[in-house]
Amino acid sequence: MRWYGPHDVVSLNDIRQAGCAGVVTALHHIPAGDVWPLNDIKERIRAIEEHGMTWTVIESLPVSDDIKRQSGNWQEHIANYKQSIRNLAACGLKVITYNFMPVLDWIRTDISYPMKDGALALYFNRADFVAFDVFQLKRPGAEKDYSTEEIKEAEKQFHETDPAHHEKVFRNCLLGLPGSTEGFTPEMVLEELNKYGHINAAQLKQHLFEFLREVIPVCEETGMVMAIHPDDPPYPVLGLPRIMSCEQDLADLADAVPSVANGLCFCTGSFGARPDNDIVTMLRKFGDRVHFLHLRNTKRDTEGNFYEAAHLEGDTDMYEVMKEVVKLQSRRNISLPMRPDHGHQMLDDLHKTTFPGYSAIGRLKGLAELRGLELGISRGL
Ligand code: DNO
Repeated sequence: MRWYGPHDVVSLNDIRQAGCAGVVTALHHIPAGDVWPLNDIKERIRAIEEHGMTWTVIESLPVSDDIKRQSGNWQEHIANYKQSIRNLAACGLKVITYNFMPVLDWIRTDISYPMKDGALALYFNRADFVAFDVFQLKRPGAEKDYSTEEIKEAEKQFHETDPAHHEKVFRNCLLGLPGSTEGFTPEMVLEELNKYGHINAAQLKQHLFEFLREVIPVCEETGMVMAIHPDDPPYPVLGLPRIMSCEQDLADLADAVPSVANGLCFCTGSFGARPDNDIVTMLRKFGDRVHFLHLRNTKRDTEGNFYEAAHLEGDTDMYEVMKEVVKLQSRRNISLPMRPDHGHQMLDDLHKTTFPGYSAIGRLKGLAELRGLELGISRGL
């Protein structure tokens, strides 16, 4: 399971009781672009091992927006990134997750969308999102990114909902902004978006490949592997380019830097929000470079809305995915780190405030279901 560090409401003890042997975490107190010092890494390892678990995956060693844009201190940030890889490897760590999404790591319009049983899920409502972009942010040129029907629908929904709802959507849409979760004004957001104004998808992809050409040799030298997380949701948002959304993006990544150290954090939930992504085929094709798995499910509709379904429900056939994972592990003769990504907020957690998607009980339920599925499939083969 993922642990956000000493300030996480979900403790290492809770994670242990959920049945985890490994913990996925990061040194969230260190700003993107800085070196992760050996002592901080060692201290984190000590805390995890004291609870009978190991630190299996780093999620994430963040890539700064300067690196993504090749602006400001990007060269220094790359040098620091290499040093962090060396420090992490010296402490015995093996897998680094990162993403190359500009500005926002993930986007949902609602973080407490009620399921029929009263549990709460993360949700992306297309009309709310379009309204956020066009009527709240008032991003110049935003109208061009949507169809006339979409804008009409967004306008209708915007007028039918109250200012409290608009404020909630505004806040939720920005939760994926690193750092503070409060107090962003439309002007501040537009300024961040503007910094990517001159960068299209092809350029951003080149920046990713140039970054990888620098860091992958260090990984090869130290026995580390990199695992890129796909775009969430998997298409351009707010005028920002997105470059890790579909099968072609994975093929381009593999072609640009063929080393298997240039690998994937295969997130079934992120890819799954797009109907043209055939998750099982993608997993089969790129299985050799999968170093980490996020198992999650989404339920889409035809309007572009999706909510995060229970792990074994939703549009992705988790049985087929797990069958492929079990085959992959046996072919490569390894045990791949995987975690239930997100979970419903349910039972006692309904009264707690946790990181969106990262309450304990819903993830424990997902983990139990996924582990049972894995065991059943592997024993049955
Ligand atoms: C969201 C997560 C992402 C992920 C990063 C990896 O719940 O899956 O925030 O950690 O994109 O860099």
